[in-house]
Amino acid sequence: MERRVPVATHWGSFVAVVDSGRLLRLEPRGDDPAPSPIGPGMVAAAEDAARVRHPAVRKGWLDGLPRGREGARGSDAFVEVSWDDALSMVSEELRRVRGQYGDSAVFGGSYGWASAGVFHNAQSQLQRFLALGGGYTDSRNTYSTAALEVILPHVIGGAPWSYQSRMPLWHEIAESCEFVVAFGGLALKNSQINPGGLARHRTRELQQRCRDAGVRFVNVSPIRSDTADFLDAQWVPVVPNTDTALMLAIAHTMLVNGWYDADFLARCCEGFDRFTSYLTGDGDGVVKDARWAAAITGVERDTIIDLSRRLFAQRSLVMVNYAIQRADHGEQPVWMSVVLAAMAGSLGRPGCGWGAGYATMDATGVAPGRRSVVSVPRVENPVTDFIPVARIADTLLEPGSTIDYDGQRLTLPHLRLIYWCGGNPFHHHQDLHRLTRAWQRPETVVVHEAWWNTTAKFADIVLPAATSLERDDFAAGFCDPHLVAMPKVREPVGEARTDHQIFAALSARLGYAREFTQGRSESEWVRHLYERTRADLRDGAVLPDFDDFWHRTLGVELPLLSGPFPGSFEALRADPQRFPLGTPSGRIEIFSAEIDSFGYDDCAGHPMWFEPVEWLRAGLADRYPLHLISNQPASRLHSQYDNGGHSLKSKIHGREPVTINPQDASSRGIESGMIVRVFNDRGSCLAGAILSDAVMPGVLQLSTGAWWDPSRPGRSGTLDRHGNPNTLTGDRGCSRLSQGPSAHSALVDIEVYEGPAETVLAFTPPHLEH
Ligand SMILES: Nc1nc2c(c(=O)[nH]1)N[C@H]1C(S)=C(S)[C@@H](COP(=O)(O)OP(=O)(O)OC[C@H]3O[C@@H](n4cnc5c(=O)[nH]c(N)nc54)[C@H](O)[C@@H]3O)O[C@H]1N2
Ligand SMILES: Nc1nc2c(c(=O)[nH]1)N[C@H]1C(S)=C(S)[C@@H](COP(=O)(O)OP(=O)(O)OC[C@H]3O[C@@H](n4cnc5c(=O)[nH]c(N)nc54)[C@H](O)[C@@H]3O)O[C@H]1N2
Ligand SMILES: [Mo]
Repeated sequence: MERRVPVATHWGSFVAVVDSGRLLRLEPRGDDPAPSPIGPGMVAAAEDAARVRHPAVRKGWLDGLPRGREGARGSDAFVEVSWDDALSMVSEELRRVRGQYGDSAVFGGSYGWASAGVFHNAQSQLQRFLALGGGYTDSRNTYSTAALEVILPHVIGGAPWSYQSRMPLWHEIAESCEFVVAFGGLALKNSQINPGGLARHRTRELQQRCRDAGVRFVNVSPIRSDTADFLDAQWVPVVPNTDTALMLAIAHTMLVNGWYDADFLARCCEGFDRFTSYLTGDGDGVVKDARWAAAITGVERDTIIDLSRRLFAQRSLVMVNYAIQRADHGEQPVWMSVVLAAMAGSLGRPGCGWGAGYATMDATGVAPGRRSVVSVPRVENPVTDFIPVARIADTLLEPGSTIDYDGQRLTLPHLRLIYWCGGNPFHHHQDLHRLTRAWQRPETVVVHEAWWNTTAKFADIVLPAATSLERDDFAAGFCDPHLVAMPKVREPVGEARTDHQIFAALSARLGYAREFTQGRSESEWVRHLYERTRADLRDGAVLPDFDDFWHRTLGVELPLLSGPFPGSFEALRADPQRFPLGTPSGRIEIFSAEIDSFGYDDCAGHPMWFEPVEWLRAGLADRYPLHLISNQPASRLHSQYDNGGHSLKSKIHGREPVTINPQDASSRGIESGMIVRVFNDRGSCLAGAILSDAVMPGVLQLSTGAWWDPSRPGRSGTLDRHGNPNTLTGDRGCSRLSQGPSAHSALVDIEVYEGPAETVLAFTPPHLEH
């Protein structure tokens, strides 16, 4: 008998069709106007050969070889062990490391997206478990937006993510805006995703509504397809990582033509005069005019002047995506985009002004927020040490050294035990060969994974995790009003257990089971979190009781929040004295005395043009003349379900597709469908070529997330057979301010691959002994 069970994922809600415990297919729910094809492809991966079916321990680790020195992590065989033995090893190792080195030697930053689900949130479960056990070194900020998260509070005040509720929504843009300049574009492929889930994908129809209302869009990006065809956007191809120069020239053009809102700048902004002397070259003798920027950005002078004029003359909106700040000096374009909106006089006007991250997830610009949902209670971490999230390899390689971070001086801790649950650092981190070297240093690496992906292969103890289809939960996506029940679709594969079950069992061995579980079973927790959310509702909002909710395939709705929100630009414009921003001056900081006081050579008191370490006009471009854009994949979420049907279909001869402009291809003899090798001094990977003039000359596009497949795993520098761009990216902080990842600043070259046939083994488990 077929059963239909609701399923919630970061890429949308579906209905699973199950027969006698077997998952037959995933169907979109009927009310989603743009369901993601990633969902149906999950079936292929649910019980494939790559599943981790039993607890497993790396052979060298088990044999007690000198830990942290033998260098076999990533290439060793594994031995399957019983749950009992695995749990004993993990709990004893935690006890040993804490006793010998202190609690900060345990790294629990565990960055990663894991799966949708309020209760089974992998990072919350891990961090609750580690905090109760004495604490752990944490990580701060995200790979998504580290530079933005650190710079924005200095510039516009408020919490790092508060901009989400302070920027115009799509429907307001449609109603009131005429002209949108989108730095980095508005890639619809990215709005398949929403953290924590979503019921209905809205971004496409809302963009369409803007277009129908006559809003004109400009796509400033190296890739034309970063805006949907129906938007009919003006494409302004820009040399990657030069947006700040372009924005400075727009500001200069506005300044010299008097196309700026002097009143708003005087009343609501701090330090415009300091900034204009930089624009006019008072200090450095360089006038940041359109001619100057044309030579840097490749954007014609007339185009720059035209953009400047329209930004001021029309009701306008300046947008930045996230990718442009995942680069050397990534703070600058974000800061500068706010300055442009302030000059244009559009900040605080309906549907106009400034915003970030439109279309990077479905919620952005769709809703400003919703009533909060009660989640697993956080336990305060007794350890206060942290690292900026993308400085993990630095920390492992150089413990005890110091780095700058947002005005602080941090000493990198000595990590002895890494505990990862719900993330894939061997996909997400830059310069994976450097990470390979760093990863040999800790004494023990514990990973919970559902599949033998690269991070699992690089662990010492791998505990098989149940997937989101194999447990009860409910979903509440970011800014999405829907709560969706997630009853278990099928039993866990093999001996897999949920993260919570694993931590509950470990807590029992370590003597704090009661504190960890609070005496509740998993199903009691799920019911409890829902019922607490329901009980906390105010203002007449109601939710059905849990038993009713649990049987509703389409979920239930929580009220969305409506403004005004703290830090609103509308209020600031109306009365900056009464409604100051949370910055030191209470105004928008075009000049920040605080950042200036840090004395950084790579992030000064106002936005500036700094040459990226790697870009098309760098000396290195003589050897590596192509700029690599490693953007988000259309066919999956990061590395998740790379083994799913939808992602597998996108591969070329089993490799990740790389898109190249026909000009660059023909000079290298590359044709569509060929296997190519992409390389630089950091490494090389194979990929399958696609030729397209949607990618500007000088640029290569290779999405993230192909499971990394080094031909001699554990050995630095070997060829990645599958096509993970982090083989090639550099592991440098954006600047001393944010220390964010700078993945989008990498030069490479490409050639037809003529080496020996290399079988992709990314989806093949390591050698397993019983
Ligand atoms: N070059 C380059 N690199 C990048 C980026 C880029 O633009 N360019 N983008 C960066 C960005 S923005 C991000 S957010 C990161 C993403 O990096 P990650 O968030 O680390 O990537 P995911 O593939 O989502 O990894 C999630 C992992 O958790 C596992 N998992 C899922 N659910 C569960 C669960 O319930 N329990 C457990 N134990 N495991 C689970 C999945 O199998 C998967 O291996 O990548 C970053 N890396
Ligand atoms: N399908 C899908 N959607 C996703 C994700 C996914 O993995 N898959 N990941 C989600 C996550 S975690 C995040 S953080 C967001 C990320 O959202 P973003 O970071 O905004 O997305 P990307 O796809 O990395 O980049 C979008 C475009 O930015 C352009 N770009 C890159 N560098 C530059 C530059 O220097 N200048 C300019 N002007 N443009 C540049 C590239 O052409 C690229 O296609 O996406 C989310 N959405
Ligand atoms: Mo992200």
